[in-house]
Amino acid sequence: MAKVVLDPVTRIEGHLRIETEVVGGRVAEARSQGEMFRGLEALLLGRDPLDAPVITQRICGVCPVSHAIASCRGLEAALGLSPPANGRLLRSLVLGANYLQSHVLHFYQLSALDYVDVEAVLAYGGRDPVLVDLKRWVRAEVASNRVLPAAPLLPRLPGDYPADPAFNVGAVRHYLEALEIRQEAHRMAALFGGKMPHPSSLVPGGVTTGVSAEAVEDYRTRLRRVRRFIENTYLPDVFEVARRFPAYAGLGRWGGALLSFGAFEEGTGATWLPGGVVVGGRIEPLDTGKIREEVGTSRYAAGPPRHPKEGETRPDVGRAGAYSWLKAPRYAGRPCEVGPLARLVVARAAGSEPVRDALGRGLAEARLPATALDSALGRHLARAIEAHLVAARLETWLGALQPGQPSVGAYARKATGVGEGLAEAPRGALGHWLEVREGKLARYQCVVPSTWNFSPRGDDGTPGPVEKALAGTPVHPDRGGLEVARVVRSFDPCIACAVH
Ligand code: NFE
Ligand code: MG
Repeated sequence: MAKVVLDPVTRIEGHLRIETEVVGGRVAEARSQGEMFRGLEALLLGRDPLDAPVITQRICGVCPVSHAIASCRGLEAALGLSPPANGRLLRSLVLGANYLQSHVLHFYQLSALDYVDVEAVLAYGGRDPVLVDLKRWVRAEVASNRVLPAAPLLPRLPGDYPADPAFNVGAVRHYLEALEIRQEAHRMAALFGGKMPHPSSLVPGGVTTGVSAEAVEDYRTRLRRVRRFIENTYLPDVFEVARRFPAYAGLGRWGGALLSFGAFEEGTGATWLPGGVVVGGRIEPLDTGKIREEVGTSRYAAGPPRHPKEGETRPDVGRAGAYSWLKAPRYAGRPCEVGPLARLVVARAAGSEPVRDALGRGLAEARLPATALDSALGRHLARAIEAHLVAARLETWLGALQPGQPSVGAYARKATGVGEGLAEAPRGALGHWLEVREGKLARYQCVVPSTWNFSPRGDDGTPGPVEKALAGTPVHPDRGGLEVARVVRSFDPCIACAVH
């Protein structure tokens, strides 16, 4: 038995350590460890409720919109507020733009170097000034033994990446173009969010920027460019990676429950993608009363599983048997995978025909069987398909805005109240649970997408989704855990969020 440890896992957000026991060349057991305490839940206590959307956005610079929306919804429930149709639509427009930048970021900036040989640009003989510049950079990195993917991925072995220069150089070009596309998506979000990241216009009761014809047209123009990139570049690149790495359709299988809270409020308040829980291929209606967080292997003061409305955050650094700063969220006692794959599979199980058709078409283009959705490649594919669906839907929400109508209601202070704020962040189901007493926040608990996916073992020893999905992954003795990293990254970890 050998231990293979990735610490830190690079090209993700936050600090993640993955420890595996390898038997016979394959992962027998894995432990997912969040390596940092942040304490934002504790920091909120005693503050004015209006501070919550501002402060919780600072949990993350990648998905601040989702934290703002979850926080605002929690406060709306506690204070008895309800945003007008424009406010709901504007939130979905800001959130949708944030999804597009986040999904593009994940595939190109964070994951592509798992599948693309960036050193191929060294053989590039053309005059493209960007690639000539990049060549100089890669040469310096190679000379200093700090090849872009960073230490845990060295050394590279022949055969790890396709030897096709057109594929590799093309992908590097797309990596650079993706940076501009993300900038466009950020601008879209800022048009109604006020700024990005950490929008200033998302408040309990709606969105303060309002609806102007100029902003709508500006958003639409930028969206067109982002949509073209998703259709002509992102989706085809994901299909290409799937065709070139078919082994990853059989790796990273979770096989457990999939959870979605339902994504993107439309004008009426109903969500565009329906929520629910899929267990063994069958959908169950969502009941958030079944959520508990366990701390048996987490670095928090011992206690029973608690619903987040009664949860607490009391760190205990040296607790025996604890190995992560993530709590272990469970739904009806089960660990759950969340994220684009879960959202689409739940929506398909709930009867969404557009989602069913998009998944079918995507699998066919990637030449994958339906069973391959639950795999490392399936997650990349679901993320790209979701970006494509969201980009199209944003046009509908733009068209549904009502110029001249309000986008925010009056704020009303209340001395007491409890609230549950649900959202779907790019990485999955996000909930904020809060309580207001004597006009101040008396409780605040976040249960965050990467906390679900990167959960440590629960009180009964059941591994979390990533821990389980890693079992069986081959580990070549000289690859430094490349296969493990590919499976881990398919979940799009944000450990900054997960520990909050
Ligand atoms: Ni820091 Fe986040 C998203 C949230 S993830 S990225 O998406 O909420 O766990
Ligand atoms: Mg929490």
